[in-house]
Amino acid sequence: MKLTGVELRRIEMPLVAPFRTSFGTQTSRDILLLRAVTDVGEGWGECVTLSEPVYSSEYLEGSADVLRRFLIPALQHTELTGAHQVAPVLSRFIGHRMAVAALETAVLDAELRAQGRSFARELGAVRDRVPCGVSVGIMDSIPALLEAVQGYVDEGYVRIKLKIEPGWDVAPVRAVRERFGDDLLLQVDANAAYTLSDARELARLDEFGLLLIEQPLPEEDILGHADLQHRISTPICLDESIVSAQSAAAAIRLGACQIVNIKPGRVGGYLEARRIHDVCAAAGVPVWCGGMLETGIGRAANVALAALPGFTLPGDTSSSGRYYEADITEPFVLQDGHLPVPDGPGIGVTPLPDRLAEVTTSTEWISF
Ligand code: OSB
Ligand code: MG
Repeated sequence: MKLTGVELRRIEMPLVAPFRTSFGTQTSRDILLLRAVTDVGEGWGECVTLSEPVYSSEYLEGSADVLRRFLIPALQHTELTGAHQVAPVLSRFIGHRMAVAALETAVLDAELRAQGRSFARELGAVRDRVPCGVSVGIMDSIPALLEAVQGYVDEGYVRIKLKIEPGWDVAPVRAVRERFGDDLLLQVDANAAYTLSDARELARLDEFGLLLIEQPLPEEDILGHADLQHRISTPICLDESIVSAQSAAAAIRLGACQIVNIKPGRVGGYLEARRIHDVCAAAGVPVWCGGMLETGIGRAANVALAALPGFTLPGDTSSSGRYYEADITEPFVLQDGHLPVPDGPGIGVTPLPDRLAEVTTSTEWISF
C-alpha cells in the first residue's frame, strides 16, 4: 500500500459542560483529525493532543507541525506492506507519540477498511460490548459534584472516576461514598498533582475502598510511585508515566503500579497499546482504556481496544453525549452501562459530512 497524502483537519467542538482537572479547565475541544489517502482507500485518525502542553509535553500545534514537517514526509518514499511499518519507519523521531499514533491509526484504518476487517478483530477483541465508566471533573462544590455523579449513575455508568487535587480529595470521595454507598465502583485521578510528601494525606483515601488512585505523582517519578505504594493501600494506577510497553514493564517491575491505564495516543498507537496490554496480562496487571475526550473517530477505536481480554476494569469509554451535544459520527450511546464494539471495516465509523463541515475550522492537504 502507498500513501498519497494526508489531510490535516482542525475541528472545534464545544463541551456540554466545563471539564476541570488538576491541570486546568476545558470548555471546548480543539481537535486535529487526520485523513490518510492511500492507493487502497482512505482512513481516519484522531490526534488526542490538548491545545496546551499541560497533560503531557505534546500540544496541538506541535503535533500538527511535527506531522507536516517530519512524520508525513518520512512515509513518502516508503512502500508499506501495512500500518505495522509506520511506527518502525518513524522510530528515528523522538517522542511526539500522539502525533505518531494519529498517523498510524489513519493508515491502519485505511488498510483494514480495504481488507474489510475491523479494529476489534485486528487487535484481538473478545467481547462485543464493553462496560463503561465516566470521568467526573473537579466541581465548585460538593452538592454540585453529587448532582453530577447522580446524573451519571442514572445514565447507567458502571464506574465513577473523580478528578482530585490537593484540597479536593478526601471530602468529595467521602461525600460520594456516603451518598452512593460502598458498592459503587469508585476511583480517583490526580493527574500528577501531588508529591511524595503528601503520602500521609493520600493514605486518608484508603478507608474508602477505591478501585485505584490514578497518577498521583509526576510523570517521571516512577520510584516515587513505588515508595508511595508502600505507604498507601489503595492500588496505584499509572496514566501519564506509561508511554510505551517498555516503560510499562519497568513500572510494574519496580512496583510503581498495580494497574495500568492504556491510552493509545499517549503510547504511540493501537499496536503499542496492544503490546502494553500483553505485557500487563503476562504480569497479571489489570488494564483499562483511558480517554482524551475523543470524538466518535477516536472513541470507536478505543472501544475496540477495550474489548481485549486483559481490559478487566471499566474504562473512560463514555458515551459521545458525556462531552458533546452532537458528535461528528453516529453517536456512541450507552446501553445498560455498555457501549457496543464497532464491527464494521476499520474503526467502523465515518464522519458525517455535514456535521464535520459544521465544526471544521481549517483543512490542510499534505501530498508528496
Ligand atoms: O487523566 O485520564 C486523564 C482527559 C484529558 C486528559 C487526561 C485525562 C482525561 C480524562 C477524561 O480523565 C477521559 C475521557 O473521558 O475521555
Ligand atoms: Mg488520568
